[in-house]
Amino acid sequence: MRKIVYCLIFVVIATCLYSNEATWYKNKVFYEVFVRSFYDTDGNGIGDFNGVTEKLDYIKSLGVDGIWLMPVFYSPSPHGYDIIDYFKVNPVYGTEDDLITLFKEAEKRDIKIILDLVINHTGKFHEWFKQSDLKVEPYTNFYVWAKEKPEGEWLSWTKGRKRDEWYYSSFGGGMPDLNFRNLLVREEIKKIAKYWLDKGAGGFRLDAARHIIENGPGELQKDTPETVEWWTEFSQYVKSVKPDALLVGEVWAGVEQVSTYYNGGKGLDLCFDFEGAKAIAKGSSLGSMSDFIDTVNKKKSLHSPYDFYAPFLSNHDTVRTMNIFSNNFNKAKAAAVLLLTSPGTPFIYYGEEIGMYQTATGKGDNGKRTIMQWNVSKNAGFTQGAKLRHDISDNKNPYNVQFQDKKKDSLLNLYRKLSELRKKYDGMTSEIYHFIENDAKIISFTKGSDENKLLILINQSDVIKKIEMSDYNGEYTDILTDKKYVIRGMLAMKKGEIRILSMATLKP
Ligand SMILES: [Ca+2]
Ligand SMILES: [Ca+2]
Repeated sequence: MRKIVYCLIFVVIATCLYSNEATWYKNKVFYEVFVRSFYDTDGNGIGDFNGVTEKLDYIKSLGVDGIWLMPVFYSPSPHGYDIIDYFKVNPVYGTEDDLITLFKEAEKRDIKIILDLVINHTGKFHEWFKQSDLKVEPYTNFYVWAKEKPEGEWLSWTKGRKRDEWYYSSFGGGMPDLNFRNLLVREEIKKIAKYWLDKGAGGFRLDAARHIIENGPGELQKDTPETVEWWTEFSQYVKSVKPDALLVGEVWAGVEQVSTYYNGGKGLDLCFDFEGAKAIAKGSSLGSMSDFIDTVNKKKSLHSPYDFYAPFLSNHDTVRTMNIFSNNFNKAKAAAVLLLTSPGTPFIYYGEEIGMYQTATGKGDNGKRTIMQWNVSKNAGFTQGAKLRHDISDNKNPYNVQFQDKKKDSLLNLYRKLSELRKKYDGMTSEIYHFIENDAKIISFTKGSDENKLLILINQSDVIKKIEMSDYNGEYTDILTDKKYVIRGMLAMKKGEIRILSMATLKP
């Protein structure tokens, strides 16, 4: 009997340890890095792996526990989403050893690195596509070919170069879609995942995850049951190689569609919350919280857990938030609060923490991916070289790390503080929201249960506001400043003021 009890205790402990490890990413903060634009160590004007390694202490200072590196595999384009060899790193970023050094140095700081896995399509110069175009086996059916150009509302079909047929290419002719109905393709993709997991990657961000297997034109090109099934199969495989690997999907859609990728816990670990991103931007820009409240309520009503949706403000494909906020730092601060009081795993896009914005000189996507602004010097401290081979935005004060680092009330230091508070107060990451009806220009809500409740108040207007708070009479500590506050009926808040009031006790 005693043996059985010991065994049971062992199983319970082992299960707890295992499940904690497998879900290590819950409530952690991630940082999205474009290697090309982050920091250049060899003076050739292009950011590199060693640059990210050199800046790991900075990244850690943001309270970050994980980094998503945008594509680092061999590709001819600046963005890297048209890969021609999945087993080679992009030589402009350094060597594979440099990347492994980055993994190891990150690990020393308790930071895991996930890689961008772009597998809906390859670049058209990938050897598989060249062979497929020539109908060389086993590559003939590695891509989605049709003898006649299919009719209907398709994203895009392109004529083969040598092959007198059409190939499907969701993102244009330069990026042909792989054929995931072909089991050989699935096996090749699994090999790629295993290769990088074995080298030290902590998981993957899955590009264009809703586009994998299409069943026809129009809406049948996205979110098909076969696509969800593929990701479930892939997830099971990845966990068999590395149980704690993280898979986060880019499903650029509303939360209803996104939720299907959870698939009862067998699918992906996380998916980015595009709907939430828009709602946060609207809430912090206009002070109008209705969309945010809607999306919170929707997430609670769906079958996937609330923290399945990874919150973020912007990424390399969307307009930088500071452009939406017309360079108003109070709005950027409100957005930071809404982001970092979200349950689950928030992602910060590099530069967002200093309010980097796009200028008219940065054209199209490059404008969203300009170099990181480390200081006010020429080339923003990004490179010691003379030549800058990427766009630069405006790095004048306060739009750089050096300036904001020293300023106590900077956006950068607010990001740091909020990340730190996430680790101390359960209310910060709680899924229990209660929105307080108030002036439209006041963002006001509580988070958490009675033992760890936080009261969050932001004055989004350009004037002092007095708000009726008699339902919340009491003594509080503002965990942002450690100042004590007493609420008795009316509460006055300065323009742009943020308070996170707590009656909670610290986490042990
Ligand atoms: Ca370089
Ligand atoms: Ca596809």
